[in-house]
Amino acid sequence: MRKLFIIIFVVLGSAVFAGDRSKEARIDLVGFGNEKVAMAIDKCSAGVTVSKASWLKDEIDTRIVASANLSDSWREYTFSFIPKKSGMIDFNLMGNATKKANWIFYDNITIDGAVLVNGDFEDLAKDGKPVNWSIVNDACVVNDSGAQSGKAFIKASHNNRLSQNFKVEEGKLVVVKFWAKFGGPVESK
Ligand SMILES: [Ca+2]
Repeated sequence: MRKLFIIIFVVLGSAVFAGDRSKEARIDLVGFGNEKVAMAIDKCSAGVTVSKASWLKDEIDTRIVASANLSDSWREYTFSFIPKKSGMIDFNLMGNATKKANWIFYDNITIDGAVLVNGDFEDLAKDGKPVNWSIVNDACVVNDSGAQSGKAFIKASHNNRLSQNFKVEEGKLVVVKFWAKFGGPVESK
């Protein structure tokens, strides 16, 4: 009987955990311009799911969404895709749109098959913003001893994003590696 209770608790517990998408990293890759780049999803590491943007209907292949279940410590995640034509991709570091917004911490992002600049967030402008990244709202650099690599990392959420554009080539595999961890609740203003 006791065993049965333990099994029920484990099953319920994992169901609750699976339902909490506020603790997930979310990276959106968006083909843009007149002729949007469509992408074919290739592989992903354990804990990562990559899906097409079902809400875009006719352009479903022009945005892919990579999600990863995070823990309270830094872990490396990876996924890959193949561009169906040459062009530009907008790379967005964010979180999910959930009732309770959480910060997602990112650091040490590297890309094979395309050029991502300042993926370690160590190169900062005079105003403290990371060079070569566009910032939406309150996404920002955290400069303390908690970085996974170097001295700086960034925090982002669904409404507080960082983005960067890069070029991709038709048929050339792009592999994205990133480190992330759960960063706690977004403070309400
Ligand atoms: Ca760093």
